[in-house]
Amino acid sequence: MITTLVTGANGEIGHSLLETLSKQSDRRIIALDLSPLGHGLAELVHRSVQGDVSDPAVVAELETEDIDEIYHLAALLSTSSEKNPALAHQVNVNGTMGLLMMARRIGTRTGRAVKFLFPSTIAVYGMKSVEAKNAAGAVTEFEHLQPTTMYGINKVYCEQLGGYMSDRFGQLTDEAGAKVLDFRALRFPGLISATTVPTGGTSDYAPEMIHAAAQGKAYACFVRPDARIPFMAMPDGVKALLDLAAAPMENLTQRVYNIGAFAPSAEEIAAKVKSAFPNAEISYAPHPKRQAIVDSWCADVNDSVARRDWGWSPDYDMDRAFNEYLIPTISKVYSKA
Ligand code: AKB
Repeated sequence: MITTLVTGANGEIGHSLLETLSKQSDRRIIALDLSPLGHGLAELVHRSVQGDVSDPAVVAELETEDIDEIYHLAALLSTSSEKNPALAHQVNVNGTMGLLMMARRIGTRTGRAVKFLFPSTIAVYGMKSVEAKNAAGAVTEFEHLQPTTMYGINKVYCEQLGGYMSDRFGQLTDEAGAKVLDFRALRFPGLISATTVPTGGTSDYAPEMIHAAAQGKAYACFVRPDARIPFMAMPDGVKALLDLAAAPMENLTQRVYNIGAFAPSAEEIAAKVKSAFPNAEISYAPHPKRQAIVDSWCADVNDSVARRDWGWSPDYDMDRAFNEYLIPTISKVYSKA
């Protein structure tokens, strides 16, 4: 039996991850979220803890469990973090540090390395100008790491922190020489789910546009038509987390991996939405701060190392994401409403 902790369980990735993990009979899932688990999620988990991931009392409660794997999804996203940088630091950085320390103590107690899966983001990139962004194209893990947002800074620091903690405590500490912490991170592009709508992110324009059209609502997109960043269908995001978690440690040549699927402009997304929903009303009202954030993120990612090390390959390119996942599922969701 694998005891798995999912933080931020009520969030977008949390929803889909819980649905997938709960189908595996050898899993005992513990869910943590600030709010009570949403409709249909509570019955998927063995135990649900309500609280703040950065609260030491919550961590102490979780620590009583012999956890094998942690999917640490709890975070304030980019737009929310710009509005409240101190809270972002508390949750995104202090929350992560507290959990890494907890994982180390659990690993030392049980004698088994705790796997720590960390969703990082394309927000770690900081392109200096739109011209530089377009010229750079698909960036590797080690280029352009000068984030301009609190969220990007928090995430790039926690990538380093997780690596440091794994190297320092994961390989060396325990007296028998056992590994106690195994940190692995994915840099997610904007994720698009057919069943949930994100809040507080800056890649939100894509899912908002699609969900608005499916409900027959007009949508004013907060970035320019030419704004381009990578995106991914949610099932591929969950698949990537599970595949990276399952990869043999000896195959991994780095702790942090880019993953990509498709990289459309806002205008290309709008064209797809209009072909599925011909009456969709989409206009553009760029918001200066949110536009600047998107302009600072890369246009695409180079994910060749993930492909080589652990066989990453998305199931959904843009056509398949729209035709076989987003449009049919979203249409069903709103026809029931
Ligand atoms: C955000 O927009 O903040 C997130 C992300 C790209 O990490 N969706």
